Amino acid sequence: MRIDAVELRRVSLPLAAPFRTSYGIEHERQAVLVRVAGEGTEGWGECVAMTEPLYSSEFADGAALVLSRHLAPRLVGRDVTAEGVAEALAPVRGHPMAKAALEMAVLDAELRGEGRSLGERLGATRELVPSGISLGIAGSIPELLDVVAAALAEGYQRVKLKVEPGWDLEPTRAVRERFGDILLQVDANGAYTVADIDHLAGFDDLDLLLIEQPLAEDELAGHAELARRLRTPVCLDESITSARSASEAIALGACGVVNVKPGRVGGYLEAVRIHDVCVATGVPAWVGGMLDTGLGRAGNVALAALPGFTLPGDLSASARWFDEDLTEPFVLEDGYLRVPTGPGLGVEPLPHVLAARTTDIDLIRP
Ligand code: NPG
Repeated sequence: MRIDAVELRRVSLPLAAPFRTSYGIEHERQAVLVRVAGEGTEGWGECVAMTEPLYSSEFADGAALVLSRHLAPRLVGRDVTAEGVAEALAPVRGHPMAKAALEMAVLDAELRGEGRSLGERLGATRELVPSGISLGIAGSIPELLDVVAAALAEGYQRVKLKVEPGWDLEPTRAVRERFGDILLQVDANGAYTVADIDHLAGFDDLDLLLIEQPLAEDELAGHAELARRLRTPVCLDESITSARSASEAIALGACGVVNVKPGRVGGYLEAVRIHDVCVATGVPAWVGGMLDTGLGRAGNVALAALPGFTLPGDLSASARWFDEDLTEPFVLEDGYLRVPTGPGLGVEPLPHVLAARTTDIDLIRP
């Protein structure tokens, strides 16, 4: 399609409850939304960079700037396909989350034009995907047990606990003892070092599905050593930035499971390529979450419906994060989320919520 204009919208949504991880605490979800318009159609994308550069080096203000100055100008006034977006943006180094948002918007627009859903385009084979929940670091073990109990009562099929040094084996053991045979995993967001391997081996008697990103993003050799020493499968998140890096990490033995987040890897199309690498190498994969609004959630649910995503994703109902989502909310149906079937993402921002939550608009034209 020929792109006539790119609109960048800064939005800020209060979180239903604060979310604490090893790198900080979130109270609101700031995001940069991208709307592309051209040839009588339009499409939406969401940039998942957080307010501060704590998960990765990208952050919302920086993403808005690089989108406005360096990325959107490479597409406006041009004829591009979704497949061609990554190549058109390749001269700009890095910034995968910003690039992913533009590709997502072009993909949505293209599919709306064709009357085809994103799930169909990506290769979804399921109508419903199992819903997992990610629980932040709690104030105390009794508090954690209460939130886990509430999540299970709502129907979540798998529980992920955020851990960090000082909040790891004991709370995880308490959850395992109290709730028995649930699907349970932990996520450290790189908070440990190879010096902690003996300590991390303490997770081995808790029958976890996996331990996610225990070491820093660039410590592939360290993760490989850890994977040799632990019975618990090591899953990589931050370290996997492309299909190539996924292949390398798998070949090195640095992970036995892969978390795929479209924003982290530059978009849905690269996410599918990582899925394909995982299928080809027999490595289980699942779709991560970034406190996405309904736009990103719609895309992630569609992606998670591909056959190689064999583990439940961080795909919660909208209400897990927002009292009022930007789109019609995603709701749990017996522990599953339904894959949208409408054209493109199958959802769009509700005009009154979008208007109320927008803090800034920037229009880029040729
Ligand atoms: O369900 O959307 C969700 C959140 C899942 O815990 C989750 N995401 O490290 O994977 C993560 C974590 C995260 C949160 C990452 C915020 C980045 C920002």
